[in-house]
Amino acid sequence: MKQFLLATFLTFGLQFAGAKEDLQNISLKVTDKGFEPSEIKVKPGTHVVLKVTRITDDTCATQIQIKEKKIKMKLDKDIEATVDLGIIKKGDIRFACGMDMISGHIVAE
Ligand SMILES: [Cu+2]
Repeated sequence: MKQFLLATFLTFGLQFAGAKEDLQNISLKVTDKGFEPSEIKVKPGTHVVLKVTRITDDTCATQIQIKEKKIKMKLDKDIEATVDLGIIKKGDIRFACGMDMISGHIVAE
């Protein structure tokens, strides 16, 4: 019983510590080459916020969508859009233009 209680406290304590999350703002640009950078590496458990600026009209990426997170946002030219992805679990998250052609991904490993 004592051990059970200790384990419970430990779990609680860890979750509490986890509330102090790692927040990472990542700048992304949409250029005539697509998303730059197109590959982003983060540590699993990181709270990722993308700051996306489209700097060209010569692109079809006037929107960004992240299907996995059910996010779709308009990208106005030269205006930074904030895309909050929340906590990223281990794995790969794809982001793409509104038509799912131009894309990039976030790798958490
Ligand atoms: Cu497109």
